[in-house]
Amino acid sequence: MHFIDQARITVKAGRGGDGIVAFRREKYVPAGGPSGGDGGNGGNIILKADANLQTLLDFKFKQIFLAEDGKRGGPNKRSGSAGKDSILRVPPGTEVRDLSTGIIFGDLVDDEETLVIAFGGRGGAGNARYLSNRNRAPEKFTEGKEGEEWLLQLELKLLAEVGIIGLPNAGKSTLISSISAAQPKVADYPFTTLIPNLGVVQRPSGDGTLFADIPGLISGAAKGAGLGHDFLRHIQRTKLLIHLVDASSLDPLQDIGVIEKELSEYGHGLISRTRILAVSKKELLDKESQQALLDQIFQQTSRKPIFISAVTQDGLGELLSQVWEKLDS
Ligand SMILES: Nc1nc2c(ncn2[C@@H]2O[C@H](COP(=O)(O)OP(=O)(O)O)[C@@H](O)[C@H]2O)c(=O)[nH]1
Ligand SMILES: [Mg+2]
Repeated sequence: MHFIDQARITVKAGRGGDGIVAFRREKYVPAGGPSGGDGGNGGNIILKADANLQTLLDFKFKQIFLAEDGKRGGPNKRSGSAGKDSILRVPPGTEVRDLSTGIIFGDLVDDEETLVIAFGGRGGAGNARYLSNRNRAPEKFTEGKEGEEWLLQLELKLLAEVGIIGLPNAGKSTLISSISAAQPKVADYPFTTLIPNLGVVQRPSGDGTLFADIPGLISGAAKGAGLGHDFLRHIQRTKLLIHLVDASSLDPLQDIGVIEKELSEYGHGLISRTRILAVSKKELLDKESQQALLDQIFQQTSRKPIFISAVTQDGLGELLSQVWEKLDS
């Protein structure tokens, strides 16, 4: 069971610089030898694995990548300089294929591993190359070649680091859509009726972290009710849980108890997984009711919940900073 992050990008390597036609100018020699230099090669597009990246989020914001063209040749047989390579950083595990044929170009596994994905065009030849006994003053040169251009599909298998749990209607899906910068695809998921909702949330550092909103957690899930057991198995692979409780529920305390009971009955250490308790739909309660609920929750669980609202965005920033802090610690 895995999730797949995908991105489509266009890459175009640099064009080669043209060769030029030039002749040496010497005193008393009307036309010296041919001296046109070659053009420089175009820059390549190179993919490089970077272990600091976890997702393909960067490619949701930018899809076209160019490398620099080679420069034209110069007089005195000076070659034009080569175009700079363009290096695109991808998370380790990224697989690259040509979109039109589906052919896999390669995958980047280890940190710092590189793959040249589009070669720059060769620089053209200057007329100095065409000097021969038969032709002492050639005017021939060649143009630089176009760089390769590809439409690529990048694919990465993802693991959700953060799971959002809570009873149906707690606001899990709404929360994930209001904090996420991109929604990757769910692949190979064995259930047709209920699939987790995924969202890549952008960290202050710029990279993304995958959040999964896990549906189907109901009372009895650990014993196999509904599809809950399978979802609990999935949650097991997350590093951190956000437990959402609906502020407008008739009995938020009981709701908390139901979820905690399932976590503890499932075993596998899930109950002691780092967990942030958050009360959703904050804006539906006035200040006094919020305080009263906070006190009750603290009495029952010894936890101080964060109050959030996906509608007003209130508390979302604080929730996320706690998530980053706990993930990094
Ligand atoms: N008033 C209010 N309603 C919310 C908020 N977040 C979610 N909802 C509503 O609560 C209902 C259930 O939300 P949903 O995200 O589908 O819950 P899920 O079953 O946990 O995924 C929907 O009608 C949402 O519009 C919120 O912050 N404030
Ligand atoms: Mg939902």
